[in-house]
Amino acid sequence: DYTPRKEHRFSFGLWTVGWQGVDPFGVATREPMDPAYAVEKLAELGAYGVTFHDDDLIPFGADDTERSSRIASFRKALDNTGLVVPMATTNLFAHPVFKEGALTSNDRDIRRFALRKVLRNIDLAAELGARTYVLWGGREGAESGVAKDVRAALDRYKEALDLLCGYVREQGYDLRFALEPKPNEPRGDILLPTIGHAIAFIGELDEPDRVGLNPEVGHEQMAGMSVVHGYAQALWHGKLFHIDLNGQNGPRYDQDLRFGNGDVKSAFLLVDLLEHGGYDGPRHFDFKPARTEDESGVWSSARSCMRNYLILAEKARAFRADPEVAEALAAARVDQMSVPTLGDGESLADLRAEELDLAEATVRGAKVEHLDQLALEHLYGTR
Ligand code: 3MF
Ligand code: MG
Ligand code: MG
Ligand code: MG
Repeated sequence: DYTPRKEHRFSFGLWTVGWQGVDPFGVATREPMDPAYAVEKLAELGAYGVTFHDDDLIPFGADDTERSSRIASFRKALDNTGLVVPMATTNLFAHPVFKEGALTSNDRDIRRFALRKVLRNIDLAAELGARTYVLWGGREGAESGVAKDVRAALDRYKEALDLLCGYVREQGYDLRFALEPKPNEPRGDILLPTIGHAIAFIGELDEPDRVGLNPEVGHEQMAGMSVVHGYAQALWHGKLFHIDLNGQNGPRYDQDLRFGNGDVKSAFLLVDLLEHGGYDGPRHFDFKPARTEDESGVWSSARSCMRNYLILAEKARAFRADPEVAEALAAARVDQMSVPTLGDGESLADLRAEELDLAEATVRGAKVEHLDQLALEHLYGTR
């Protein structure tokens, strides 16, 4: 039974199901979607949460009256459905004022404007009970190498994060920040392009504990990285605060396919990691219902994101419970990785005194292929 329920903690961005299909070569193929309607439909499908950019909810430049009424209508839909808001974020990329950057624009006035926009939406996020605030710096970057002082831009990025952390602390908000890496698109080169860059950057902040990551499946694949290795390293650092699940076919334009489409094996291994590796945050989807679809296709693809996750979670459980897999894991010495290289009470002198049977160890096979085939057969459904 692959029916999504609240306890699965599936969430969707308003901008996902609300995407109208505008791409660099074509205009919208679908009508705008009212956020309250999206909330009701997502609740019907079995989601537990909804996330938003400020501008998804309140059109850029709306006056205070319109702002209040938009928020009231959204709140009413949340109350009616019991949907929660686990995460919120700022749109610092759509308006042309951000064309050269937002928090790291060369233009100081624009940086100050961007910071005001974030602060205002943080207040709303806290009011709505969000625990994670995502920062995706889609316009923080460059096409030309000459007009961006990257080291100074990172100073300004750090300054912005330090100010935002201080603000959240002073307000007493129960909110952490999550940086979302992406290598390119819309900028030719975006700052903090991968999980690794972002983790290194967080180490330079005033309050590193308040900042983690929101990695996206497709973004890491666009960078040619292993998604599973990246997510696993973020977990290892205690930095996997939130996730963007979707699908992508290798390093090409940002596809935002529904979760489970694209690199299927990586989706399987990712679900296995999330389910058995200690991630306890929302299972959040950031995908774009294909531009070819009408509204029924939107809900069909949203439903499929959750269904695919549940199918893969069941396959991962079956894989872990398979006795032949257990044998194959042991044969591949996977469990040995958890044993410290230097034993308890041993010294380096003990280690140096030991001799390896080089001839035997050199010809020993690693026994990975059989294990990998078992994983594939679970995925293919032949086991
Ligand atoms: C772009 C993205 C963004 C971020 C969002 C913050 C529009 O490729 O992935 O979605 O996810 O801004 O969550
Ligand atoms: Mg994305
Ligand atoms: Mg994303
Ligand atoms: Mg994407």
